[in-house]
Amino acid sequence: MLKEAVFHRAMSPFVYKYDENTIHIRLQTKKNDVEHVELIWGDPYDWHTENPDDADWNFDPSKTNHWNTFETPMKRSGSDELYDYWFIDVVPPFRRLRYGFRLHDGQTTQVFTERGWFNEKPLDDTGYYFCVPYLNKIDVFTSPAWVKDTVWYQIFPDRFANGDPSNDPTGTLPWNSTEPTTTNLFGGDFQGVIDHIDYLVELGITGIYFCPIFKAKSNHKYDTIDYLEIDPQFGTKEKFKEMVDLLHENGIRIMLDAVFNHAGFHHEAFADIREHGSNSSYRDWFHLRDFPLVTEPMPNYDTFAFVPEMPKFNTENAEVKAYLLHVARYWVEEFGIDGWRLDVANEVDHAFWRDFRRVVKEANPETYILGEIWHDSQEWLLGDQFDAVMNYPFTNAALNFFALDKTKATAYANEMSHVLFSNTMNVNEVTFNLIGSHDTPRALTRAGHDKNKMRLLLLSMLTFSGSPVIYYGDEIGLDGDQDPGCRKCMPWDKEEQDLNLLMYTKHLLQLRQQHKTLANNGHISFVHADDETNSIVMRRTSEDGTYYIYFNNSNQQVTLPAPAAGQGMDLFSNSPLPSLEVTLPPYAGTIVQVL
Ligand code: ARE
Ligand code: CA
Repeated sequence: MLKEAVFHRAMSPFVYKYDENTIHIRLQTKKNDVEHVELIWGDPYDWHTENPDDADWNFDPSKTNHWNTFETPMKRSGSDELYDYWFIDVVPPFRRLRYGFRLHDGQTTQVFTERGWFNEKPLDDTGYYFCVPYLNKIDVFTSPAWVKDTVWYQIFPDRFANGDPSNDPTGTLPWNSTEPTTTNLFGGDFQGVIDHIDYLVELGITGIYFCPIFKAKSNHKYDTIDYLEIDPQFGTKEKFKEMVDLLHENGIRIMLDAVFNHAGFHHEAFADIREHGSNSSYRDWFHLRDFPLVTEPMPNYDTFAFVPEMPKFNTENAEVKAYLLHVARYWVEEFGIDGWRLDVANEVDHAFWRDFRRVVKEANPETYILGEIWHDSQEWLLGDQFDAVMNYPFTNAALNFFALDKTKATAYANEMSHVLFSNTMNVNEVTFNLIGSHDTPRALTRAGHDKNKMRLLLLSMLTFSGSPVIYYGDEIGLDGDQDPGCRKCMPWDKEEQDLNLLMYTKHLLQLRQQHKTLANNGHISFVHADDETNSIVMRRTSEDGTYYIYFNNSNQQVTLPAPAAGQGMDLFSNSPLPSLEVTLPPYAGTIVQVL
């Protein structure tokens, strides 16, 4: 047994409160090293009882020197390249828990506790064990239930549809007349979204994430001038309200982009400093190093990246905080938005986000709070800050396998397992899965314009745990390279849309809607991953059913065993499997429901 590889600490995501009764525990061991693991557990004050259902609890250690424990097998619930992950959910009768692990590797048996390794389980002192002192309900990670069933659609507002030429700013180009650049404008607006609500409803999405819509200078609007005004190129506040209400009537939620890490160069607070220098009453609103402010050769103030147009807010300043929290509350209370996506979330202080959560959830507890973080995000996902993050680790794993051929099947299964074990199950149920965004090349472009690979990417995302997002146009085969290329105008002429891909996407969304196990509540495991044939079978199972998702990521036809035990239904052809095998053409996949 390689003890050095065994890892557990009494902290998330290795132990966490899943709901008000249940504690989830995970243990990491070297891959293929440990054969089975039992959780040794008990109530810290139980010095007597033999059975957890037994009412005869004895709180007095002086009457016995024997702390009473139970032993329950853990499940090997997944593996990545180097580790196996063991899992168990425990419902401690009195919401308190002491626990340790008994590991067997075929030759030896060892007990692992907070104090280290033992040949036998320590009996006399609960102080040896890992500890969940009490399961306080208020500490349970909670996120809005509606998110679990939501499929998002991301809209870059200038490029979805131009429904009202009268608000087009000077210089607006005819729709789709040329490639996007870092500065050009195409006149997209709220009326354009209203005009296409039917399209969105038919597609089957149930939430829209809008990139910034507040008054700003650039075409992407990440350089805010006024957080309390809509940019006139998108419409008025009345038009915005009309759109929000119509979307809600059609079962579509709306999430806005909160760009709170930095203001825009022309924001009144920053403009005042540029004018009055150190005499400005806003001088503590930003991280300034010197006066007067200069932008060349480098800005002498902190910015987003090195972009002078984006001066970084000092969110520790009480006035700044009050101002931005007012903004956060305003759009929730006055316009009924359902979510905030937090731009550059990891560069803003944690205290700010804790207060942000309090304010936003007070305004509406059902608001979804989504951080933009591309890296390990544990620090923000403990329940006191965000509900979820943009799941770029998922994106990388999916693209590396299906689009870029950088990895093989087993590496894909390993990476996806790693993604799942990096976060708690609470987070995995609402995390924001994407295969591309306004910040990356489009998925189709990454896939070398191969529509079959694009289908496999969609299949992997739309059958995974979380709240997936379709970047506008991906469903009809829009392509485009790194920003600004990935921000093309949505083509509305049917001749320019890939209607087969659109049909495929709709079909997947319907299946996800009809079979809840495919959405968020199905446990995921990889039951097959073979590098030779580059094929994968992912199993999803819940009390509502068991499903097998098949992927053939090779240029050869592949035949794989059908799910053992019982009849299978191929959900794509909507017919029972003809044999005990599933045959997939090159670069294809399917979903089989166990009947
Ligand atoms: C503009 C040009 C770009 C050019 C850039 C250089 O368009 O072509 O490369 O300037 O300065 C917004 C606009 C962008 C604009 C940018 C600056 O949308 O078009 O770029 O402003 O004016 C990191 C951050 C992450 C951030 C990305 C872009 O962690 O927060 O970089 N994303 C948000 C938004 C953007 C937005 C801004 C931030 C600024 O989503 O749209 O840009 O408000 C790795 C790292 C990540 C890194 C990621 C991407 O994986 O780990 O940390 O994200 O790469 O670079
Ligand atoms: Ca317009």
